[in-house]
Amino acid sequence: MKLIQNLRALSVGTVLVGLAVTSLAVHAHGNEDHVKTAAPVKLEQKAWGIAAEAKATNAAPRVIAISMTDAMRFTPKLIQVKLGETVKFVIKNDGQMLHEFVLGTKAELDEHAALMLKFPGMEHDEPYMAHVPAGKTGEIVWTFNRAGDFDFACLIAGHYQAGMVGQVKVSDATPAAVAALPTAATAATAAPASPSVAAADFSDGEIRKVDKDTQRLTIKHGAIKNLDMPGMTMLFRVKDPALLDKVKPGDKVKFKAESVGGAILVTEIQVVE
Ligand SMILES: [Cu+2]
Repeated sequence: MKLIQNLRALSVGTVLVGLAVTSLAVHAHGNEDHVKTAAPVKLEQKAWGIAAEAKATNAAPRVIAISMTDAMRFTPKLIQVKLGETVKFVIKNDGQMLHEFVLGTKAELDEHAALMLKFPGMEHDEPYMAHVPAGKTGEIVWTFNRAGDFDFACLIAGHYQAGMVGQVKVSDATPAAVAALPTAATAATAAPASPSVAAADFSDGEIRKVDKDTQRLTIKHGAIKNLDMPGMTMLFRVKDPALLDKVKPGDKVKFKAESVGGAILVTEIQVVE
């Protein structure tokens, strides 16, 4: 989670920015007032669990400290969790380079790792990942409400391939915990696929965050066909800073994304409604 960015965004008054992620990040630091003014968090069920609800976050989740190093290793690399358990991962980067911690299924991580090789400048922003600069600590609070064997990995180009991966085993040993699963969670809804007449190179998305300091847009997007990229939530640089003034969080948009030197740029964007 882009915690620092989010907090800075709040402090300069751009509230309603980065709704889901901001709320979780702020909650992790116990700042209740901001959370109450934020829009409801849309929790997306994934095969490997779901972002912890605010209530669960306050109920003192189990804390698991993880270290990441430039030897391309996580410590510990095997984590055992009970079905239904909420875990707060406190992820320390003990190396000199940027690392990240991304939870997922092996299939999904493989797919993302391949995209990261193709687009080394790609930046994701999802509640199940933390990008942690050297010497810093990131946090994720996650509810494991699906049993199975999952992975966590650093998907920075080259790191995953060097073996920077670990396992989470979620065991179905406590039926009682199942009853406590979050039920209010919104089912997964990708950005709507468009049957419209828009040009093939335009993709559908919803603006999550507008960061004028770093000149980036966070967009939950559908498939970007011209880049052969599946739907996800990503940070995009913009070709022209003026594009940042055309949109606000919550806007449904059509946008054109192009790969320029490994970075993905939004070159055109328009609000649809
Ligand atoms: Cu790494």
